Amino acid sequence: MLILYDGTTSVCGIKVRITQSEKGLEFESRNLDLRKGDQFEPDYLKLNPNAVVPTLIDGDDIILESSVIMQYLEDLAPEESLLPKTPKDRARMRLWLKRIDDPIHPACGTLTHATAFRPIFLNKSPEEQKAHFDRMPDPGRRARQEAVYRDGLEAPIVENAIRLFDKFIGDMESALNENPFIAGPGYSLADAAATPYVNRLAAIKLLDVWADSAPNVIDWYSRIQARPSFKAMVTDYLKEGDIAQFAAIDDAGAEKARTLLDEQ
Ligand SMILES: N[C@@H](CCC(=O)N[C@@H](CS)C(=O)NCC(=O)O)C(=O)O
Repeated sequence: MLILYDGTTSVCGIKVRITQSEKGLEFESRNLDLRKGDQFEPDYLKLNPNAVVPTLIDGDDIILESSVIMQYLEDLAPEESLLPKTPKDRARMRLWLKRIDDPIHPACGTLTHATAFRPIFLNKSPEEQKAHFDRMPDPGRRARQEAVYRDGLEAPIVENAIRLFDKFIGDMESALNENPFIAGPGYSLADAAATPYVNRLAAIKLLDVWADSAPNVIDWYSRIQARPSFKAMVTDYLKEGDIAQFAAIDDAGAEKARTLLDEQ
């Protein structure tokens, strides 16, 4: 049995869960509480020294990095293929995976931590806050989180994150003008990878910013939400605390994004 260490709302975990579901692969999900700091526990660090989820365990093998795991699952069960048919569309798919890994994933972290997770962090004692950062192995991640926990939406990196998403949604819109899915005529790993990021924009109340300019993306997202993998791997995983965290987000982020993008 495959074992996946993930988090209920983790975008990278969702990429992998959706891939497993779309491919009909059985797995056991072990949810880490990332706000509590389970990812820094010594036993978990032995599996994933980067202190992040997801981590896939397949027998004696440990597979890291969400996009690598998705492609590992594809290789494991090629009969339910999520690869586009043509070399050109496969290249497109790989470009989406690469871009989603970087810069979209860190930009998503910036926006999520500035909105959903900041209040939880600010409720910790100064000692707990320091311990959180002291345990974080990646200085880039630490610097981004420190900036948004300190300054919220006013942190300068927030503007860049909004611009990166504006370009990302614009490029998805163009791709969906040509095809029903982002890397071609069929659903692929690229759609599985993009899903949690568009879903996150919706959860932090930002997706509406693009409702008029990106109708194809909104339509794609509705079609994605109607797939059985979405309910099973996204919605059904949410705990009451997750729902409350995201429900508490106000419209400040959307207002900031609208003002910023109107000025362009
Ligand atoms: N490049 C990694 C990034 C993984 C990542 O950033 N995971 C987040 C959840 S989506 C995490 O574990 N965060 C823990 C933290 O911020 O301390 C991958 O794609 O697997």
